[in-house]
Order: sequence, then structure tokens, then C-alpha cells
Amino acid sequence: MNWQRYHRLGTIYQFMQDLAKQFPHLVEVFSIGKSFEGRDLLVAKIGKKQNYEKPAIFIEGGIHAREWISPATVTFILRQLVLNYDLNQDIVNFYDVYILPVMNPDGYEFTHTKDRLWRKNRSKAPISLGNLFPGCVGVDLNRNFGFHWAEPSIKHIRGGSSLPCVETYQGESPFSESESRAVSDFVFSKRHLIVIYLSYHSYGEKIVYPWSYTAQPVYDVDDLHPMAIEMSNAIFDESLGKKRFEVGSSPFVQYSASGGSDDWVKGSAGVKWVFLLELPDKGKYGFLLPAKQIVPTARAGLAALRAVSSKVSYTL
Ligand code: 0X9
Ligand code: ZN
Repeated sequence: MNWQRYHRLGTIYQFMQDLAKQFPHLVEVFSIGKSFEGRDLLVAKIGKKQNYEKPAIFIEGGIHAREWISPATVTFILRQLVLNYDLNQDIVNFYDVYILPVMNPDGYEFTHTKDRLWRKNRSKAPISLGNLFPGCVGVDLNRNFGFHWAEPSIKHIRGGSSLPCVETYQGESPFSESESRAVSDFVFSKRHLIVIYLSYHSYGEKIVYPWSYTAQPVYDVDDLHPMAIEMSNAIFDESLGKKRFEVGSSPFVQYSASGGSDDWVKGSAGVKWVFLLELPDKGKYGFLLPAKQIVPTARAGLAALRAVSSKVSYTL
């Protein structure tokens, strides 16, 4: 695999399997569940084995189908952690890093074959008398997590919708979707170990921390906000002063929306350091970020991980 272009799911999965074969002492690849259409949700675990239980980091990519820079960035991070082990020893020796490059594989493939700007998964509600929208496909997985799901009742278009035909459809019920169910089951089972959760999206150049469902500040905003600034500074340095990511909670830097994975990981799984990154750009190309920008963008994504993981390691 290379990072000069965007790749199909099969190429990404092959790359993960090859890496595990080549570096069995460092990388393990396994499926945490299946998508609606039956594709595996593959996770790579990277970490040097220690004789104690290591703190863990979970990295979520590709929850939104059209945000191609997200899988590209997190696979680049995976590559660097393994192939550039010397430079990333502090991360790989101290933590186990779980990387899920494509949380929405059905949607991702659909953006390669049918509709480049598809966002949701590809689930179809069963056809029944009660189904008023039999033609509408897909749930926004970042509205389907079960923490304050479907709140608030007064919503705007981006906040999460009960209408199956819109782009931010929240689904039938919390965790109605197999993809969000699989991720939450896995994260919940490892919640005693996971200390950092990063979700990579595009676009907007922002670092967002909980809450997204309310404008009330999170209880440890005095920890999360300075950490987000550290990450933003690391990106600024990595980008040679070109990128200044804005930091804050979603209602302040973008919009409020409930049912996001980030809010659930913080609120229900109890992970302290939860951040969502909106990778470049700021709208010139938007979701259609040219492939030439993959490597610089992915380096910024890695810089943010390095910043948060090193700071957090001192608090443990
Ligand atoms: O709307 C979203 O899900 C995210 N923006 S995007 O353009 N990548 O779709 C922002 C999510 C902020 N966090 C939550 N809403 N939980
Ligand atoms: Zn997104």
C-alpha cells in the first residue's frame, strides 16, 4: 500500500493482514464484528508485549463513508507505528494501540462504486406495514450511539434526525446498527484499559472534545481543553505553521448533535481523553481532498496522537 492515493477496502485489509504477518510480535489483526452487508470490521492492535496489562488507545477511522482522508490517515499512523518503530517507541512500548481504519466499510465501498458523497452506512429497515420510508437507506453511525441518543428534542438538520431519508438519520434505536454495536461492545469490554479515544473525521481543521449533545461543559473541561491545545500546537509545528486547528466542544466550534461515538465513549464507557479530529481542509476541496495532501495530513494526525499519548502517559 502507499499513501499517494486513496484505496479500496480490500487493499486496506490486505495491508493490515500483511503487516501482522510481517511483524507478529508487534501487530495482531482481528475482526470485532460485521457490517450490515456482512463485511468484517477489522482492527489492528499494535503494541510491544509487556508482562503487565498496558493502557490502551483506540483510534476510530471511517465512520463517515465519504471522509476518505480518515482511513488514509489512520492507516498511515498504523504504518508509522510499526515501520518507524524507533521513532514511536514511547507509544508502542507503553500503550496497546487499537486501530479501526474503516468503521463503515459498506458506506466506504459505496463511495467508491456508486456515490462519492455518501455519508451513512447502508442498512435498510425491514419492509413492513409500519415502515413509512421503505426506499431510504442508511443510518448516520455518528448519531446512533446510546448516550443521550436522539436528544435534544429541538433539532436542526445536522443534529440528528428521526427521518430515515436524511443524512443524519439517527436510526431506529440506540445501537440499532451492527457497526456501532460492534464498536461499543469492543470498547466497553476494554474500558478498564482504554485511556485515549480518537475519532478521525473530515473536514474543518478542528479538535473537538465532549459534549456534543449539550452546550454544558464536560466535568473535566479543564483537563480536556488544554490537552486539545497541546494537540493543536503539535499539528501547527508539524505543518510548519500552516495549520492552526480550532479547539472546543462541538456546540461551540461546529454544532450540537447527540448519538456520537465520542460522547458515548466519554459518558458511558468512562474514557477520560476523548477527542474528535476534523482533518483538513477547511472547505476548498472539502471531502474531496486531493491525494497529494494525504501524507502531510496524516503526519498532522500522527502528531496529534503523539502529543496526547505522551502527555497522558505522565498522568498514569
Ligand atoms: O457531524 C458529525 O458527526 C461530525 N462532523 S462531520 O462533518 N465529520 O460529519 C462532528 C461530530 C462532533 N461530535 C459529535 N457530534 N458527537
Ligand atoms: Zn465525519
